[in-house]
Amino acid sequence: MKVTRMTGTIGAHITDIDLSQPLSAEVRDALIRLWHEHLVLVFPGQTRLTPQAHIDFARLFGELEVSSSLNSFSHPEHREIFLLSNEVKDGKPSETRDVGWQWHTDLAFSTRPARGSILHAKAIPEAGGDTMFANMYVAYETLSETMRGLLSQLWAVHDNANSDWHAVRAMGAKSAIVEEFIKKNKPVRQPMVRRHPVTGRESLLLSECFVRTIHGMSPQESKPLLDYLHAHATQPEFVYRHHWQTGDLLMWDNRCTMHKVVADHDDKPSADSGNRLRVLHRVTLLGEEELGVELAPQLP
Ligand SMILES: O=C(O)CCC(=O)C(=O)O
Ligand SMILES: [Fe+2]
Repeated sequence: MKVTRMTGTIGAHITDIDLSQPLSAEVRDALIRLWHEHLVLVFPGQTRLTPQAHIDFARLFGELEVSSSLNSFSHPEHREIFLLSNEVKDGKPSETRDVGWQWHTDLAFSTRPARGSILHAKAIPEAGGDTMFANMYVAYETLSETMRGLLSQLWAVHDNANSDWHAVRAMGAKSAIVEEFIKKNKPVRQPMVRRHPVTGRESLLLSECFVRTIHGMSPQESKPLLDYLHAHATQPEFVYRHHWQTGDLLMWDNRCTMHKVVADHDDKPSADSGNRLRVLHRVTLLGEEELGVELAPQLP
């Protein structure tokens, strides 16, 4: 297997490996080390990987999230696979079409943010739909000592109801499944600085998608600090931008990164012609620790 770093701070391509074949414990351990070192691993051209082999590969790295029901978010035969698709079915836009178009960390709206996620590209548009990843260790380490000290005492409120669902915009209403999802996931507070359970390094935990306030502060007080931190954390020097090819498998460490899809591939004017279909399968590794604390419902 060959390792090629993609930027000075984050991301490596791993080639000369076929993930559809069983991997030895040695190879698995080497991949875990590379994952902790580079935060995002890209395995180009894994076109032979079946959904079951994708799940089996993910299981080598930990416990998986399994959807409680077969719904339009999950693969019809595998509840471990979250279907990210912009396919229009029966004239209805896909509910998962714009999942992740703002910077976020997976499952940070729950008490147990994900350990990582593994995405497999099934259909990729002719242009657009790249995914960006930011190194949140470096984001934290490049702040002043005073700012690091301040942030280590703060918690941010992550509320799934804050996310901007494309389907809601397109249909003017929340579908039953989106309503259920929001109801099931109550707001939680998460520390703004977290320590990686394996590497021991500290990183920033942010989410442009779910966070509007710092716990105990007003939205007006929170916004300037959150805006600054987002701009700081997502500067190009800390980011890897992945341009997808069908068959790519990409695995990220969710405990020290955040990510977003660049949503420029479907109804935007620049994508007026050509193939816009974008379908990815995601298997999510459950976090090993409870990090967030559920918040009591706010009085109206
Ligand atoms: O569609 C993408 O590229 C990323 C979507 C996302 O945020 C995720 O799969 O967690
Ligand atoms: Fe995500």
